[in-house]
Amino acid sequence: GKVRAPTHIISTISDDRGEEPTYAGVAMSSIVEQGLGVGDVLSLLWFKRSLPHYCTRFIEICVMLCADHGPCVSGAHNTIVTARAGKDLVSSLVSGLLTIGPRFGGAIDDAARYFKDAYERGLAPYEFVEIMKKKGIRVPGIGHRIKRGDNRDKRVELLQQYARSNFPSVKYMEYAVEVEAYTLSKANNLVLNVDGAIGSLFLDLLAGSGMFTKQEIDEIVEIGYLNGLFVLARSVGLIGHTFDQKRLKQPLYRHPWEDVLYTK
Ligand code: Q5B
Repeated sequence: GKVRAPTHIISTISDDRGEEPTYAGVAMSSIVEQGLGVGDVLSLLWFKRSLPHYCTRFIEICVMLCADHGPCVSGAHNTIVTARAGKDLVSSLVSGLLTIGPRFGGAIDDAARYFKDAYERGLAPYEFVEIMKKKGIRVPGIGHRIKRGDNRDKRVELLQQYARSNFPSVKYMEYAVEVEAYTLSKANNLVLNVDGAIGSLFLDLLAGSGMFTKQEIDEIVEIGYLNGLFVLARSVGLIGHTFDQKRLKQPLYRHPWEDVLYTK
């Protein structure tokens, strides 16, 4: 019989060869006709399956809540400086995106990894925090520059409220809340932040929806899909900051000397 020449690329998430493109086998027209949204498209392209509405709505809430957090955060600052240097949209966007990492916005995957591991090993929250301290590792998903025990992050509260009303189980989130109770007893800035809330709640989504096997969940957490939510969401805001600076015709940014400590 015929032997197929070996291909250079394997792709399993989308196909553009037919009458219309498909995402994970679902035709574009069906996506539009069913009135599906970005959460559904993300589910098809990232997880290769249609997820229940409460899951896709959760994904959309994450994207909406993380779309921007003002001009002062690392990502927006970089984007603003780049746009003011006269660079184009893509350059301004990626210069902001490149700040996303373990301290800023990119702690979701590690939060999920560490909370999952600690929960599954049956560590009491205080044990987990103390083990991390001994290892000299900051607990991902804990701590914020401006949020405090007496000034909680509204985004975290909204995500928690949604999950408590819609998820079958929020055991990982409750574990993260217990971790927060312990870290807050140490310092007032050690709140559960938006990365930690999304990381723990996504574990609940994966485990509670019945849509993923244990092996698939382990793979998703190991590969690290979840920072993608912040990258996707914050791109919306970073693009907005680029347009804002261009609209305002802002000149080249130069940091003021007064704000630099020149020392030997
Ligand atoms: N300490 C976020 O630090 C920050 C500790 C800790 C144990 C911790 C820090 C951290 C883990 C990474 C994480 C996501 C760098 C944050 C985000 C999106 C954002 C951003 C926005 C948006 C803040 C003071 C003392 C020190 C530290 C101790 C701090 N964190 N101990 N576990 N996790 N968190 N990132 O305020 O004894 O004095 O040496 O790395 O989850 O990025 O809005 O800004 O939407 O854009 O600079 O919300 O927490 O505190 O470094 O002065 O530390 O607390 O060891 O103890 P800070 P530091 P000591 S959400």
